[in-house]
Amino acid sequence: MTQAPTSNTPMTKAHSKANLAAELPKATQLKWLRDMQLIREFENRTMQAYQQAKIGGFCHIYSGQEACAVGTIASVNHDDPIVTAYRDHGHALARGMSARACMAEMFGKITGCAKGKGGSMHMFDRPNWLYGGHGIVGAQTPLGAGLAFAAKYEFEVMKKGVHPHHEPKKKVALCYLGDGAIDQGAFHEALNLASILDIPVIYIIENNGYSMGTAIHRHTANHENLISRGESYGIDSIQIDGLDIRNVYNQFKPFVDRCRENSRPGFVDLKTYRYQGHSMSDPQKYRTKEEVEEYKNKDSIARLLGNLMDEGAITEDGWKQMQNEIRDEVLDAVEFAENSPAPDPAGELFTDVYALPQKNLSPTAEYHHGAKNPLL
Ligand SMILES: Cc1ncc(C[n+]2csc(CCOP(=O)(O)OP(=O)(O)O)c2C)c(N)n1
Ligand SMILES: [Mg+2]
Repeated sequence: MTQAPTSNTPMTKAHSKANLAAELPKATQLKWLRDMQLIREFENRTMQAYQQAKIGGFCHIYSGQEACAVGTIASVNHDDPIVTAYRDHGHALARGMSARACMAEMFGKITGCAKGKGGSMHMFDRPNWLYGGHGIVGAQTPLGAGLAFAAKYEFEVMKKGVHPHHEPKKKVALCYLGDGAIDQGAFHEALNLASILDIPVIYIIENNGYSMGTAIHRHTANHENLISRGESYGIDSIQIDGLDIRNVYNQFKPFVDRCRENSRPGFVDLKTYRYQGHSMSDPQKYRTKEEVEEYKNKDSIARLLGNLMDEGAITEDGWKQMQNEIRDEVLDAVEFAENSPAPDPAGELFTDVYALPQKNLSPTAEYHHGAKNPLL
């Protein structure tokens, strides 16, 4: 069997500094503002509902990190698959999940995105190409490589014209992880495989500086140079300031476009900060209030709002109206979650536990049987 040649070398190091965000319509950036504010408001109501014991189990709040999910998801196509860790409400909403389905999932109701069986850490949304929500630190990283491998495989099959109704399409997968996951063995195995097999998966480290209560300099070596982890596998790697959504877009968009075009993996150290504790029960003894305030002064929503106001794209009244609409949308989601029925154990306990192979076949799968693997 002949092995397909690989281009196991990093792509060009010349990263674009173009101001791509400035070329976008203001409506697009107002949508970013809206999406980020929706996540912030959603998380405020989540904390409230948790304190009222309407939400159970582990629950991790995304506030402060909004520009990461919204900025990176805005840089890819809707059908590029994404997968993330347990701090996942923001990714779900940014990907287009309704606030109702997301809130109902946390309330453990049948109307939730995973029929209430997953809860806060397991947001799944197949129509929006979101493959979780994973509670085991680093577990999603081989899955990210698998999603991208599947997309590449399908592209190669379709290129051969075996399926008349599907145009070949180059996709990338986005796989998010925290700074606490970068030393997991599975992650390094995934990086190695992704590089060797030219798999178009972008590993996005949402580096908020803490793994639970452990600061990054206490949990990982060479913490100021995380991109060396990607580079050591021959993977093109960049650091991005994740508190400024325009900056995220300006740097991430050309990066992801190159990975897509060249079918190569990528590694991003996306610097950010979380405002709340690790989970809902965290006395936060490991950091000072001053530190949190320092980051709140660099808030990503306030920054984009300020920019858009300066440019005349939104007024004070327009912002108030946007906030009111979002508040109503989230209150509606809470009411919907409260009024929805719980799953019926008799009907739901054993359904969707194991995948049915027939149900999950891809559109081209019928052509794969007996066919030679197009990647080998
Ligand atoms: C394999 C594994 N080990 C330990 C844990 C316990 N744990 C849950 S979250 C977490 C910290 C992870 O931090 P990070 O990856 O930086 O993500 P963040 O919470 O900052 O988003 C740990 C150690 C786990 N869930 N899985
Ligand atoms: Mg972290």
